[in-house]
Formats: sequence, C-alpha cells, structure tokens
Amino acid sequence: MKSSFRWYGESDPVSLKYISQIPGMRSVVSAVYDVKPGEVWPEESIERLCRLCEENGLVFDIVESIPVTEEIKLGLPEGDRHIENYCENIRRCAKYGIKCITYNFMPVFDWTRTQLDKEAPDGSTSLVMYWDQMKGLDPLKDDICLPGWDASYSREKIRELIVAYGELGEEGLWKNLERFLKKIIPVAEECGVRMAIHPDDPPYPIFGIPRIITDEKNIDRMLSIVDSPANSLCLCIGSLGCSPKNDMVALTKKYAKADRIAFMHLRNVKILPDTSFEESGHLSAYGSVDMNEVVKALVENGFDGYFRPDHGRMIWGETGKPGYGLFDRALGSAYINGLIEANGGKLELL
Ligand code: DNO
Repeated sequence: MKSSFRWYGESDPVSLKYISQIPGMRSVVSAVYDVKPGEVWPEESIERLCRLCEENGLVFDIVESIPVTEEIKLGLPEGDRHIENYCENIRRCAKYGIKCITYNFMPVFDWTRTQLDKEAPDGSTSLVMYWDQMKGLDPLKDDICLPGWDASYSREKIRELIVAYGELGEEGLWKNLERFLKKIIPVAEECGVRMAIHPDDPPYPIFGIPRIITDEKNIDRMLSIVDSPANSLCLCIGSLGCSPKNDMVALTKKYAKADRIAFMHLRNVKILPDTSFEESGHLSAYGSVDMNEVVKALVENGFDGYFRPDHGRMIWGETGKPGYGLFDRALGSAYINGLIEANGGKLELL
C-alpha cells in the first residue's frame, strides 16, 4: 500500500519537508489550484508540483481533485468542452507520472459540516455535522461557505444551481454521470490512470439537492457504467461511514476484492443517536468504525493502492485549514501504518 498525504500547494501551512518526515510517507496528493474548473492545467504547473515533491523525497503521483464542473453535472452544452478539457487534463497528468485522479460528482457543494471547530473535552477541535444546527441553515437565504465548497459562487448563483438540480433530479444526474464516465474512462485506460470517485459527504441529499454516490447499491450502479479498473473508487470511510446504513468493513472487503478501490480515505467518524456525526480521532475506540477491520480487509484482499489519513482534529495548538493540520493527520498515518504491519500488510516505500 502507498501512504499519501494531502498538500494544498505552496500556500499550504504544512510544508513538504514536514510531510516527508512522517514515517512511511511516499506520495503527495495535490492539484493545480489556480486554474478555473473546466479549464486545462498548464503543464508547467504539474511539472512544478512534481519537482517540489521530488526535492523533498516524495512523489506527486496522485491528484485530488480535478473538479467536475456544474455544467458537466447539469448536462449543459458548455459541459462538452469541459469534458474535452477534462480528458486533456488526464493526459497531461499521466505524462507527468500521475497514476490516480480523485474527483466527485456532488452537485454545488463538496463536504458539508455545520461547525468546523467543535471542542472535545480534551481541548482538541474537529468538524461536525449536527442536525439541530443544520435545520437553521438555508443556502437560499444565508451566505454559507464551508471549506471544500467552491467559495467563488455568489448567493445568486447558488440559488440558481439549487433550482436547476432540483429540476434535474437523481435520474438526470445519473444520466450526466454516465455520459461523463463513458468519455473519460477510455482516456484514463489509455493513459494508465485510475479514476477514483469520492462518495458524497455526507451520503444523503443535503438542502434537497440530489446526491447519488451514497451506498452499496448506487456504488454498484456507478461501477457497472464502465466495468474497468480505471473506473474505481476513492473509498472514503468517514464520508460513507457517517450513515449507519453503510457497513464500512463489508464495503471495503467487497470493493478491495473486486479491485475497484484506487484510493482509501482512512478516517473515523462518530455517529450520534440522531445520526448527527463528529469527525473523531482515527483510533477505533473514538469513532463508529472499526479501523482495524477496515485495514485488515484491505490487506487480506490484496489492496496495493493509495491511502491517506484524510482529515485530522486540531491538536497541540495547531491552527490552519480545518481538518488538514499536520499533527493529527500524522498521528493517523502512523496508526494506520501500525494496523497495516500488524495485519501482515506491506507499505510500498520510494
Ligand atoms: C474533503 C475531501 C473532499 C474530496 C473531494 C474529492 O476533505 O475528502 O473534498 O477531496 O470530494 O473530489
């Protein structure tokens, strides 16, 4: 398995040097952040990321994300040009050694939380989604912006999009996903890249907007659209795992065995009695997912792809991008390494 760590580029307060000092660390997960979604990434930018990682004893071989535009997800005419550009981005990334590209098909918003700094009794903070806070939020009325959301949308634009997706509905979104996959997966296959779709976070409709990558049935449907290892999953334990209906150990077993996982996001989440949830520390005892069983399922089914500790809490006074500090993610990474070793798995080092 290949240990990786997300890095938000040169403006990230976490340095590549520090990332390289995490035991077993191999791959940097990053993206070109200064190009508008739908446009082509300049080769120099990809090359620069490769060089910076290499200078720090790491490799940039996994992308998260190449964003899928609303025009593609809504099936608008401009979406065709964006799909062409998406294919070109896959080719360009492959040229510089990228092996896996993560993306999601969530309309309008990426991950949704109601609070980013909920303090636990030990003084650490983490991201949470509480239904009683959610009930008060209305994107049609309030200016809501959470990390992971595209901050460039105006309130007007958000209102317009919510209405458009309401009209499109789930089946319309499926149709547009199918169209997208049928265009991009052959290109990925040709280039030796695995596309890894990130599930919807959380895995149910938010603000009435359809969400489709939410459970086993829908994941099976998505994988069968193009039955190829190039059409794979970024199996995010914390995202799917915040619905009590998803058995994360069973899903990990099933998709690892079928070789349809390209990337694992390994973090724990604590589901509360009303199905609200808190991002917990990685340790099994802290959350609702048995992390050892998940890692064991990966080892036993021969998973040799990428994993990252995903989000962490803020601890030891660290400040920065919520979920993406250095310290707790590094602890998560070390914990996962221990589980891999104890289960007889192997870390692929550089
Ligand atoms: C959150 C991440 C997501 C993920 C995208 C992939 O921290 O897991 O934002 O990167 O959904 O496209």
